[in-house]
Amino acid sequence: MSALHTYSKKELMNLITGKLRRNFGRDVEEATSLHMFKACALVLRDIINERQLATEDRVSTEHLRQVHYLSLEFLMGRSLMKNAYNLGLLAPLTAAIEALGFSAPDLFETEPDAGLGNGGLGRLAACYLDSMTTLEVPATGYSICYELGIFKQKIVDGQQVELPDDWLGLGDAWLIPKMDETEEVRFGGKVEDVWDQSGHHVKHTGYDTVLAVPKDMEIAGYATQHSNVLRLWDAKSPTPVDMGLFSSGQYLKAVEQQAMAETISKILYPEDNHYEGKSLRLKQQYFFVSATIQSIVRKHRAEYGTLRNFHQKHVIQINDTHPTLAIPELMRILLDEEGYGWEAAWHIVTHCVAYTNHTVLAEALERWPQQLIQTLLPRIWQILIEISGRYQQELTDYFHGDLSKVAPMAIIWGGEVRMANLCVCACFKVNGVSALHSDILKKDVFHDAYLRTPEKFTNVTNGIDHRRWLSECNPKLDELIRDCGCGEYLLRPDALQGLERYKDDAGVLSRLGEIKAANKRSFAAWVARESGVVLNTDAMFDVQVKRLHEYKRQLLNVLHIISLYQHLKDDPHFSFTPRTYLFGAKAAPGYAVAKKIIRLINSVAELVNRDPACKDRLQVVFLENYRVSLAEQLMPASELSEQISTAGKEASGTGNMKFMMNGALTIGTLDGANVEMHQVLGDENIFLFGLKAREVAEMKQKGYKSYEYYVHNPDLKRVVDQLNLGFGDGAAYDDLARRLLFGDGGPADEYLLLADFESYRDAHVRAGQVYLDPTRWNQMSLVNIARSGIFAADRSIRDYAREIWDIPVRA
Ligand code: 26W
Repeated sequence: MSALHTYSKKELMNLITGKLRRNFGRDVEEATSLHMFKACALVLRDIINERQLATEDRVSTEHLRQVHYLSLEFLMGRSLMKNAYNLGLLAPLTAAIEALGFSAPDLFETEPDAGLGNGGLGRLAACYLDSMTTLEVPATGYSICYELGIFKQKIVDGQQVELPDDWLGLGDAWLIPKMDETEEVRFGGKVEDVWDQSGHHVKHTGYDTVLAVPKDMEIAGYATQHSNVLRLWDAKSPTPVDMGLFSSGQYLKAVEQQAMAETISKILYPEDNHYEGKSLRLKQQYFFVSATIQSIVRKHRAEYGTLRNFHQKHVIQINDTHPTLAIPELMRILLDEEGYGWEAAWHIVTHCVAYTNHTVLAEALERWPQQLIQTLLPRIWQILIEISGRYQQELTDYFHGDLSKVAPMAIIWGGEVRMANLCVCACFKVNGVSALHSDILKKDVFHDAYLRTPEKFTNVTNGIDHRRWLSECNPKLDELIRDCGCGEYLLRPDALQGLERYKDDAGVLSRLGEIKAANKRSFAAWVARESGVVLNTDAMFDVQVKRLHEYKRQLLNVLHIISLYQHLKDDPHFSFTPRTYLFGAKAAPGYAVAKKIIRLINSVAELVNRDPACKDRLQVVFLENYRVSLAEQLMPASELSEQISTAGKEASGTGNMKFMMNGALTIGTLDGANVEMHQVLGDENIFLFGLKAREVAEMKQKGYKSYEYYVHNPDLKRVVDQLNLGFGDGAAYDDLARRLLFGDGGPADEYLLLADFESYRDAHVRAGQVYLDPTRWNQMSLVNIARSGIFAADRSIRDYAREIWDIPVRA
């Protein structure tokens, strides 16, 4: 590969002013920061574009095998600084912006987050795009170009209010429309079998067509000429208005079809880990999957003239079950459009699709009503029946007719289509996202399928883009790492291990402490600017940021804070390490309990923060609108990372890794990737607590009685009673108390908060004690950073490439 061409500050200034003049008709003096942002984005886009064209050429002339990463979510965040960083242009671009009279940090802040995702699954996809590109894997991401991303959260009177996230006005600076690569997607209608001289055909009539227009976002890798694309499909109606209806005077009806078609890409569903069988969601899934598969097939056919070798040239990775319809869609194309027989088509499909599972929560598993698929996707439905029937026969033979095995594995059952079972049936690999999670898939969720085809099942532990989540967002730490001689960690994340040589070096440890303190101050300054809240930077920053879900147990954190508060009130001399508790979390708009917990955090915050007894000792702050760009400021400033889900429930977690890499210590359960963190850290570098996954299962089996913990632990009783009494702001939390003690329709304390309370409190005491000894704390922090290399997404992508994709990567 040729040497990387670079650009000087002067060259970038010329390119930027050129864009301002040509695209916006303005000189620099007249440009607003919005013009300026767009001009910078366009300049970088041109640079990436050159590499993209060269990459496409290389992939096609060398006939390279490619990855297609299908995901309904890509939580990209901002791109200007990231692209500049990856292109090696951050310094000259910053200088150019400043020389043109703008503040570079302010300009980076004007970019809206591309919030095309809910949380973990979507952010993982974004990190993987970066690593796939940096490691020179020929890869394309596919998703929907949602007009509205994840909602913006406001807190009004302590409660979450959702506002639309209209990101495209500025965010589209990165998107390149490719009208000529538009695909047609068909919904509804009916299918008939037709026989003629050439044999059997399927005729689909009376369908509605929706156009899928690609909006490509080009992805620059770090220190490479390689570039990849994230293809976002935008839904458009094939006709602006229905002229027939229009001329017959039915004006509104005439525009209806257009509106219907375009609602498909209107909005990202904000439910995370919770399935709702909404027909618009099914339309989104099929829309994006059909456009994607057609586009891959079209390019393949143009290049090879046949689909015989399709599975040799492509691997289709599906991110959870949301893109599962890729399986019957590829079958449809092979059968109906290419004329393959069932066996030949099935061979191709089952050798190119692989499935990653991201959750074991029963309520998150997709089970589509058969009726919905039947009417919306009649041809796909026929194919599903065929797949399901054949599979069920195989299972019946294999299990000698044992229905207790066959029924749970069936694809169509009880009027529903079970997407996870379809994936397990058709995919050549199924992976979980952490060691524990993959184990649970084998031992529990897909146990019998595992016994039948053990070779399918594997693990790839998640990872994060360490260039974004360490080097770019924490430049001071990055500098320390370089000064310690570990500068090559950007492409060799394991090199972070070299830091461990300094674990007894007082100078390095105190510098690490100073960096954390400085990051805390700059985060506090940002919070003060944004919201007026003044954080106590002398206290330990104890942080829990993630989607709000009962299994993640934000409520356990709050119960513990309430108990600290009660102790402080009882005994002003109560010895305890001052803490600033920071929360950030969006709740799905329809998830009432989650919203109630947000309100509780705000009620407790209100009480604690204005009580003089807590001054300089205890502070609680709910950070509004948690998102990628907020996380980038927060991670470097965090000291204690709360990873406290009920063991067995969190598939992996990736926030846990971001904290660790930025030197925060973890208080956590042995769940998800915390298990692997513990494995590399040992008991002495992490604050573990709580029941293990096996113990949770046993306790549930025996019949867990939360009430007994309440009765036998007076401190805990007092905390729960306080929920009944409230926090002086008129809001009532007896519903949450009832849920913990008696259940509220469901099992009492489903996520075992009361069972883990005491152990959680002990772990906090231990963390507090270590904090009082800065050298010891900094030493643990250094060890955490040094051993975090395995959580780089580069490692994950190398695992995928080797274990699943069979694709070579950059050495
Ligand atoms: C159908 C509704 C729905 C929407 C999103 C169901 C499930 C999801 C996602 C799979 C939920 C999710 O984001 N899971 C998270 O995936 C991360 C990346 O692997 C893991 O780190 C988290 O532990 C897991 O909760």
